[in-house]
Amino acid sequence: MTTRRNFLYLLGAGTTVTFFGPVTKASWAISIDKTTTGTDLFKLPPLTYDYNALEPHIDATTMKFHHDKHHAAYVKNLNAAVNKHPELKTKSVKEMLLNLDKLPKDVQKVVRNNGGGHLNHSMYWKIMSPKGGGEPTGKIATAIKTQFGTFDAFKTQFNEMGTKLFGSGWVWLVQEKGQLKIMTTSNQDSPITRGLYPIMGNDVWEHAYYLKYQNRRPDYLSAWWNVINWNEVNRRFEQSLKA
Ligand code: MN3
Repeated sequence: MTTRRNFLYLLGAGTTVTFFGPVTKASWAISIDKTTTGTDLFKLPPLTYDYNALEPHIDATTMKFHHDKHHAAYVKNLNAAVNKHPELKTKSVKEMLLNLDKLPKDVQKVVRNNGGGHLNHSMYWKIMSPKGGGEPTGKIATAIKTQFGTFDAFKTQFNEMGTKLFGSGWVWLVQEKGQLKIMTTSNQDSPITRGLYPIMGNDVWEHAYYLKYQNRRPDYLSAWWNVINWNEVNRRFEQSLKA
């Protein structure tokens, strides 16, 4: 087997630096949610389906504004914060959200709201799919049954928490010490800040549903299960067990 070490040996020590570039802390800290090209580190992830693909449950106009305007604004504001403090460019969003109090004072709130917004929405688009819905599958199905009794009981509790949340925020399924738990956060706060891994979450800001459902948040919460991508939720559940 050719290991990286052998490969470097074959190249000769002198070529190491020029071939791979200097190995800095930054290059090891790169995570999936950012790139190092251009001045702006954080990018709006493209939707992997059409704006109208989740209809009738989520309408195309809502998807277009939600992704192209709301999420784009979080990315823009987050970039502005890290451009102001370039030392933050070595941090992933998760690292920053885990250490909000260690960030420069003037950007703590900006990163909390916009880093959270970027992370939450990046998850949200992926846990939905035009081919989604139906009963949960895989390991998450078993875990939901164990924790909540039935999928319906889980759904009811999740929707109730989402309905009762006052103002803007998110309803989440998180994993804490092997136990599944439903919780809510206000604004764009991520469970990550509290050390909890978000397995799935629904956006209950009015911008997520108002064009189609107006004040009927419970109807949006119910309809959302028709587009849930259980494959991605399972992937995140497995991640959460490793985290
Ligand atoms: Mn939103």
